[in-house]
Amino acid sequence: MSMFCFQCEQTAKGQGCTVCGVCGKKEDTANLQDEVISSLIELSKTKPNDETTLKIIEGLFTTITNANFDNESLKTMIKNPEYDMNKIWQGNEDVRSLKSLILFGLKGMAAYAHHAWVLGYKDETVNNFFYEGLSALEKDLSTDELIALVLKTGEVNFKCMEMLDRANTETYGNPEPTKVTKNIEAKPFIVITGHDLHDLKMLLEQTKDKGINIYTHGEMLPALAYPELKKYEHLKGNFGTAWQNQQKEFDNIPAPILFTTNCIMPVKDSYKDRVFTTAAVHYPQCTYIKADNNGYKDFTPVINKALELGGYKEVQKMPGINGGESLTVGFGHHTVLSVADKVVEAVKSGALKHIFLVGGCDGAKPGRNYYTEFVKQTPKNTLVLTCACGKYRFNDLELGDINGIPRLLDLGQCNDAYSGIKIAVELAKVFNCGVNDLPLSIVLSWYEQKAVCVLLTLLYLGIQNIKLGPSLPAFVSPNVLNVLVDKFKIAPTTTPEADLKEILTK
Ligand code: SF4
Ligand code: SF3
Repeated sequence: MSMFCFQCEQTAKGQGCTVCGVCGKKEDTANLQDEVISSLIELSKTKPNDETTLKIIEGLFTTITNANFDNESLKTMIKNPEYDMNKIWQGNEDVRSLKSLILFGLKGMAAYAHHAWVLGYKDETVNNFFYEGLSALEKDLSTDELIALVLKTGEVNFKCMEMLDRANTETYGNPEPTKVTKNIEAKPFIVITGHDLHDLKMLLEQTKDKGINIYTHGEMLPALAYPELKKYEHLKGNFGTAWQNQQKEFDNIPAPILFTTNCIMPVKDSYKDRVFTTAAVHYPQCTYIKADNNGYKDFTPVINKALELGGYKEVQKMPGINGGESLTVGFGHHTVLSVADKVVEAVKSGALKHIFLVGGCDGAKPGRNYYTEFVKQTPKNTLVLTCACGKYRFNDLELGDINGIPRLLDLGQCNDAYSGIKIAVELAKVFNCGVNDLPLSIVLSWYEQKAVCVLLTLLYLGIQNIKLGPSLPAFVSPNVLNVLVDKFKIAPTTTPEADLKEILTK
């Protein structure tokens, strides 16, 4: 075995990538990423300070799936990699499972902490837990101690998501319902993808008055709902569909693409010269945009590329995967809770029978149209809340409304699962019951490590009966799965028909 990685849903044979990654990550890159984590374990033994914390956050973030394929950049992050990660990968399977849940949860949380950090938001509990969680990885801890740390990862991530929600909404305003076009105008343009709103803001500032349009892609879509971002008239709409269609959709695109976070797929030659990366994303031979000491990024190379390529010659229609020509975004907790009385009234009158939260990551493996079919088959007297990039499976569907409330409500990015939790907690207060007693079901799709930290938060909050798909994580051992089933009644997704029937007849 020359490498070992099983951190994402598409891992080879549902067990682990041992020769090269299904994601395109090569053996040497995977091993360097292990050395980065080992270096961070060493760093976690030092006294916390901002400089070290940022190194830890950046190191964890860059090792998430589909973020860094560049060995040279990884090498710069390796220092004293004392701990051999193979001790975990080849050790007792339950310990491996619990330590993986902690490590992968930390990776997801690091991404959120980073987005908040660049906006000037930090939290001591969150930061200190990076040290605690990392240093636990090399310790001999009992199963009970590890389970407690797994749940603590969920607890701290809840704080982290709350911090990021505050960072985003205090900086850019509360998202408001916004209709987004999927048509691309005939003009030079830039596609920006990933989760980092601060990068988008800097790009918008630098491109105003330049005759360039900006289109979001993937997880950047919710940015179009923030008042302080949507005020830029050249932020036009959304390009393309799900992230895993990028190799086809970016093929010979007459515009540059800026990757601010995951998910970057192996870059094809037909568009390699127009891919730019920043923050945790690195790809060999693609231009990397570095922040200066004040965090400022000069996007001139991206801007010049857009002007050089010139954009499409005529308007390009890019419908969603179900043929829809527009999307509606901007239903964060602020908007949804502002019509909470309407929702409560609809439940009381019987017009609204059930609320589904169908959210999480998308991925390339077959079986993911479960989520399209599930949403299509939800009865007309139900609402569907969604967040993260898995929604591209159904976000162009026209589902109608219930007493003026749209049936499909896009909460935002994966970190905006926080909005879903806040809405559920508020509704539970109104109905004077627990969240588990609400007519609410959570159907999650997972792919990478941000979904892991969100799942751990839901478990920490005691939320039961989550359906998880399209397959269970390879790093959940049979014994750990038993705990999850016993304690949280977590279940794998089956078929949309059977799952809907089971949920609605409960
Ligand atoms: Fe395999 Fe996923 Fe790891 Fe890539 S990130 S090497 S696909 S498990
Ligand atoms: Fe998607 Fe990569 Fe996870 Fe933020 S962008 S959710 S997969």
